[in-house]
Amino acid sequence: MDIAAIGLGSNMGDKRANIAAAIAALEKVPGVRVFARSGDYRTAPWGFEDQDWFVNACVLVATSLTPRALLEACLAIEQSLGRQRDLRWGPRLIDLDVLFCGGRAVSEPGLVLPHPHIAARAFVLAPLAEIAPAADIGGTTVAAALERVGTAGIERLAP
Ligand code: PH2
Ligand code: MG
Ligand code: MG
Repeated sequence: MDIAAIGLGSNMGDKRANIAAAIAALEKVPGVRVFARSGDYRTAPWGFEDQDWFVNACVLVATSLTPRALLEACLAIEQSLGRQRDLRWGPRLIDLDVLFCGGRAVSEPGLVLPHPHIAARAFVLAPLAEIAPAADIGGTTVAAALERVGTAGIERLAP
């Protein structure tokens, strides 16, 4: 059993409903138990800035799946909710990213854990810090990384 973190994002349609639907779908995956959920955050688009604002959130799961199987489950949920893949960093109906899986270091095509860029992305760190501030993300903790990057452009939404 591993504790894994999954980051969720949406900037199309009913963003908060998309996040909620993805979490509901995760709860139904055999071998996955969602046991912590951050609040929803309104976040400025990062990377490709000429797009709508995002809603981001994170969950913690206890899982018996391998990291690869967990990734496959996340991609299947994206598909089932109707995500079309197009522009890198562009608009997305729903995105589920495996952020870490236990203390595992994974480096495979399409799957690098801990996720190599979370320490620089406030839209991941702010929700993750609510539920896993002390988690190690490759030599630093979530809370320390958030302290470093700050929270400009990030706003916690009312429940
Ligand atoms: N995801 C991206 C690119 N840019 N910006 C925000 N604010 N939130 C995201 O989830 C996000 C992004 C690629 O996955
Ligand atoms: Mg992403
Ligand atoms: Mg993704």
